Amino acid sequence: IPGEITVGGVRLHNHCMLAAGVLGTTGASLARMLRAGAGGVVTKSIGPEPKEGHKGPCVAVYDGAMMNAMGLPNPSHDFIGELDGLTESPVIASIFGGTPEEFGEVADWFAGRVQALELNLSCPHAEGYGAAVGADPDMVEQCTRAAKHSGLPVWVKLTPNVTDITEIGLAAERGGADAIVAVNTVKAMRISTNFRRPVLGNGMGGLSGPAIFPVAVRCVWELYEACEIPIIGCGGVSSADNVVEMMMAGASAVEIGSAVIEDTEIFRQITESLYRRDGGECPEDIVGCAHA
Ligand code: RRO
Repeated sequence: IPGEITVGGVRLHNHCMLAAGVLGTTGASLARMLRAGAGGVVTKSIGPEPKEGHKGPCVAVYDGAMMNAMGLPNPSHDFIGELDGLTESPVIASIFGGTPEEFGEVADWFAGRVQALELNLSCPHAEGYGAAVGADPDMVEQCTRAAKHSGLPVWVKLTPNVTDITEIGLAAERGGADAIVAVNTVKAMRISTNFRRPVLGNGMGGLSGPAIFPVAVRCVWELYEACEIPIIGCGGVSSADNVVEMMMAGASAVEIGSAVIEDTEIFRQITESLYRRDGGECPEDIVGCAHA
């Protein structure tokens, strides 16, 4: 497959990466996604302390959407061992914390072990973590700067659950971010009419899948207008045409999450059709082309 590209300081095999959270919990599953044709892979978010996650049900699947409230389950520092043998591969570590100091501490664990960090400032339902950080421009700037001390390229993943996403993107840029990833899941909730209770154990959740694709396209569009650093599109991407659309909105690359759960062959399918498109036109030519 053609298409080796460099985005946000990372050499990728192609434009389509595995998004954070999905199948990123073990070294074996990350390696499997690379073998399945992912251009790069992002880990499940790792934080400063081990975390069990929320009680179930943690996931609900709907037509065109998926809702989750995993609750940031992660083994913290013990995860590092999963990366043995992957240090030369395009692996990006997703990390979270509640303060710039915590982001700095976790960032340093990954120096020399991954190609970049993706700061998760954006989990929609994590008490004390993420949501508060990702809606506050000063915190975003400070957390980005703290993570940059690791020496690794830093990507900052934003939440769509804010009034003005460009204000947050610009704060990440000021903090020295190498790329922006847009977006994490959309705040959501469903209630079981049979049980008269929320469907998810945690009550609230985050929505992903094709239903949020238009939300993600708009966020990428607005960030492309406001920011200088590359944008990586994420949210509901499930076809080669979605990838092209996201790139026309301004994305230099994309991440795919929910659609990988449906079909782990999606990377090969999408990249093969992407690079065949228009008789092999280089996809870079289309980044932002929908802007006047
Ligand atoms: O673990 C989760 O519940 C979770 C995280 Br950390 C996130 O960033 N986004 C999401 O939808 N779920």
